[in-house]
Amino acid sequence: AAASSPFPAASKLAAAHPPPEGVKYAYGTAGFRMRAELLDAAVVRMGMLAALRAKQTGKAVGVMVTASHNPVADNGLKMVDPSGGMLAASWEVLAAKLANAGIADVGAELAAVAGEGACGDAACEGAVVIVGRDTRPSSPALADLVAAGVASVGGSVLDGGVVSTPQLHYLVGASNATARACESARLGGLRPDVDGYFARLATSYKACLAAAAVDAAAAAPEQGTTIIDAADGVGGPQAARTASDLAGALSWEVRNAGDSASLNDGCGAEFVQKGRTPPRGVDAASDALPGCRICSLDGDADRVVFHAFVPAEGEAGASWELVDGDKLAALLAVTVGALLKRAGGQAARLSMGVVQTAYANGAATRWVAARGLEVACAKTGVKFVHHAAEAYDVGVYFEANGHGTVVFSPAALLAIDHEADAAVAADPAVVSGAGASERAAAAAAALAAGGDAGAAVEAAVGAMTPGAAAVALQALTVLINQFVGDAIADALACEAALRIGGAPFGRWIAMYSDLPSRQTKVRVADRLALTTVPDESRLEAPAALQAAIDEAVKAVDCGRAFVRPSGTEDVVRVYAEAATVAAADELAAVVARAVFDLAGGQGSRP
Ligand code: G16
Repeated sequence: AAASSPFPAASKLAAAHPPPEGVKYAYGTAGFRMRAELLDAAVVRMGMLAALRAKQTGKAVGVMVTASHNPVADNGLKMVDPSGGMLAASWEVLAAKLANAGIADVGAELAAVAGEGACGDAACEGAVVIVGRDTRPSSPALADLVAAGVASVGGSVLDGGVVSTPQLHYLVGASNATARACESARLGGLRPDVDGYFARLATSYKACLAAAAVDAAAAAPEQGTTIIDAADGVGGPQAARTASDLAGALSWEVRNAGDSASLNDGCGAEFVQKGRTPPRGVDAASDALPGCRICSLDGDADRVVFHAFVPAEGEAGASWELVDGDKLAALLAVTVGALLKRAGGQAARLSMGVVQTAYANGAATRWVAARGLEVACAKTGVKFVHHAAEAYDVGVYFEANGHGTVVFSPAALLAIDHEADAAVAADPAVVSGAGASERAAAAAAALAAGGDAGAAVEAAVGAMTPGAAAVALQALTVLINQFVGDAIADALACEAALRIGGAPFGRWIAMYSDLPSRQTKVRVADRLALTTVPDESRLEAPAALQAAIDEAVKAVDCGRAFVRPSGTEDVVRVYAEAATVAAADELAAVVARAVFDLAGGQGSRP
C-alpha cells in the first residue's frame, strides 16, 4: 500500500506507528493531549501536516511537544501557525482527520490536503518546521517522531530544543515577520532565536521603565522579591535567565525548578489557581515578607498567576491572597489604557476591550464594566479568547487561570509607533524619561488617598509627558508577547506596571475582592455528551442536568455555576461562585453530584 501511496515514505512511517486500539484523537482546547504512550501515531502525522502547512504558506510552522498543565505521564502537541499564533481552526479539522485516518488512508488524506500535483516524498522540499519541546521525559522521543514525520514528506526541521510554548510561538512568528522600526533600532530586535527572545524581553522592560522615569535599581528594594514557582517545568531555566538578564533591575528568585518527575505536582499555576492554595516550596512563616510575592507558572510557561502571604496587620500570621488572570487583565488594562490616553493623538482614539471567559470572577466582570471598559465573554481556550480580543484595536484578554496577553492591532501599532517615534525625533532624551519626582509624587498621593494599584498607575501616567507615555507604551507592545500568552512576558509587564505606579503588591490585591469560588472536576462515561452554548455558561444537553444546576444556583445568594467538558483532560469541569466560601463550596458539591448522577459519573460519587 505504501508503494502505491501518493506519499510513499509517509505511508510507510505511518504504518510503523499504528494508532493504539480504540483511541480517538481530538484536537482539543490546546491541541492533542493524552497519556504519552498513546501519542506516537498522531505525532508522526502532525509532523507531516505541519510540513504541508509550511509548504503551502511558504513560511515556517511550529510544533510544540507539551502537555502544559497536565501530569507528567501525559503529553501532547500544540501546533503554531506561520503568524506565530495558534493553528487556524480549519486546519484543526484536517489535523483531527489525519490523526484518526486508517493506516491505508494516510497517503490519500495527505494528498487531499496537499492538492493535485503536490505529492511525493519530496513534496515539501524547502518547507521549515520548528520543533520545540518541554522537559517531560517523554518529550525528546515524541519530538523525534515529529521530525521523522516532517522528513517523510521532504520538509526540514529546525530544532528549537527545550523551550516554553510562548518561546516557540515567538520563534515561528519572528522567523516569518519583519521587525517594526522601533524593534530593530531600540527595543531588542526580532531575532528568531532564543537569545533574541530574551534580548527583547530585557531591553523592552528596561526601556518601558526608563521612559516612565522609574529608576529600576532604586525601585527594586521597595518592590521586594518575586519568588517564581516554575512548576518543575520548562519555565524554570527561562525565568532564571530572565532574572540574570535583569539583575539589578528586578529581584526574581526561582523555586520549583527541579526534576520534571514532579512537574505540576503540588505546584504551578494550575494547582494554585484551581485549588486556591499556595504551592509547595513556599511558606507563610518565611515568605510573608513585605513586598514579597510569588508568581506561579504552568508547565510550559504560558500561564501565570501571582499570590502572596500578606502579613496580618498588628497580629501574628498571614492571609494568603491570589491575584489570578482576571486581576492581571485589570492591572494591564488600566496601565495600557492610561498610557494610550496620555500619549494622545491617534493613540488616544484606539478602541480597547477586555475579553474574559465564563470562569472570570463575577467581581472582576463588574469591576471592568464599572470602569467603562467594554467586556466580552468568549469560550474557554486561548484560541477563542485571542480571536475575540482581535475585534478591538487593543484587546486585553486573560483567562482566570492566567493564560492571556494584550494584543495590539496593526493599526494600533502604527498609531503608537507614530506618537512614540515623533516624540523621540523631537527630543531624543525622552527615552530616558524626565519628571521622576512628579511621577512618583502623583502616584504616592493616589496611594495615600487609599487608591489601589490602578489608581496609582493612572496618577503616575497622568504626570508623564505625552511623549514619554508614548515611548513607554511602545516598549510595552514589544515586551508583551503578541503571538500568545506568555507567563514571563506577562509577569514582567505586571512588574513594570507596579513600578510605574510605585504600588505595593497589596494595592493590586485591593483592586477588588473576588467573590468566593470553587472549581472541581468529575469523571463521566462520555464527557462529550455534554454540549454547551457558545460562551459555555450553560449546557444545551443534557437538559435535565442544566435544570438541576439552575435549581441549585437559585437557592444561593450571588450564586453562579456552570459545567463544561474539558478539552485537555478526560473530565467535566465544575465552577461555582457565591457570596460566602461555604456557599460556593456547597454549590460546587451539589453541582458535582448532579453531574455524577445525570451524566454517567465514574468512580466514587463526589
Ligand atoms: C489550555 C488552554 C487554555 C485552557 C486550558 C484548560 O491550557 O490553552 O486556554 O484554559 O487548557 O482547558 P480545558 O478546561 O478545556 O481543559 P494549557 O496551559 O493546559 O495549555
